[in-house]
Amino acid sequence: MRRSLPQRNSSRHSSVWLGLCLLMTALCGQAQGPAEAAKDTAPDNPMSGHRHITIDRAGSVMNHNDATLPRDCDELGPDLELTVYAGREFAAGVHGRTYGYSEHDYQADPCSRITVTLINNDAIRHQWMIHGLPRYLYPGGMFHLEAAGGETRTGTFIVPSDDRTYLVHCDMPQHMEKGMKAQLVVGRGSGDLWSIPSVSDDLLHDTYLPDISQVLFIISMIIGLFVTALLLFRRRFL
Ligand SMILES: [Cu+2]
Repeated sequence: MRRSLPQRNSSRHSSVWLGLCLLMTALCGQAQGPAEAAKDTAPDNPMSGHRHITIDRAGSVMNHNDATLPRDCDELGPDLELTVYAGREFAAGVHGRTYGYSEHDYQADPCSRITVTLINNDAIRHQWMIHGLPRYLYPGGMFHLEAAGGETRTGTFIVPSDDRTYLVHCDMPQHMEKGMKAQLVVGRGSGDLWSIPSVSDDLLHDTYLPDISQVLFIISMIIGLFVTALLLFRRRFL
C-alpha cells in the first residue's frame, strides 16, 4: 500500500495538468474569436462592418434607412436630395472659421426621405452627422456620413413627422467649432440653433479689430510724420 501511494499522486498530477491544458486551449480558442471578428470589420474589407455601418478606407455610412418609416409617419413624405460640399473654401474670409459646408441650413417636409451626398473637397476627413433622430430606428439617434479627403459618400434617412430643428455637424476635433455646423429644419422647425453660419449668431463673441484698422494705422503714421517734420522745420527756420 505504501509503495502504491506515489503512483496515485503522479496520476492526480497528470489529471491536473491535463485539465489545465484543456482550459488553456479553450481560452485560446475564445481569444481567437474576437480576432477573427476584427478581421471581418477591418477597413480593407469594403463589405465589412457593423449591422448599421458600411465602412472602408475612403469613408463610412451609418444608419442608412430608405424604407422603414418612423412610428409617427402614416406614409412616406417627399423625397429630398441634398448635395453637400465640405471644405475650407466655404469658410474663407470669415473670422474664427476654418471649415464649412456649401449649405448650412436645410429644409424638409415631415416624414421626408432625405438622401445626402457628401463631397469632400479638402484633403482631410470630414463628416455630415445629424443628431436627435428616434433611437428605436437609428441607433444612437444618429445618421452619419464620413468621407476621406477627396472622397464622396451617399446615404439616406427618413425623418419623423414632428416640427423640429436637428443639429448637423462634423465631429472631427474642432471642425464644428471652426464652422462645420448646420441645421435641418423639418416642418416649421423648433427654432434656429446658435452659431449656424449665415443663419444665427455665435453664443460667445470674439473681439476683432475693424477691417479698416490697417488703413487707419497708416493714415495716423503719415499724419504723425507730417506733424513731426513741420515742427522740426519751424524750429530750424522760423
Ligand atoms: Cu470636418
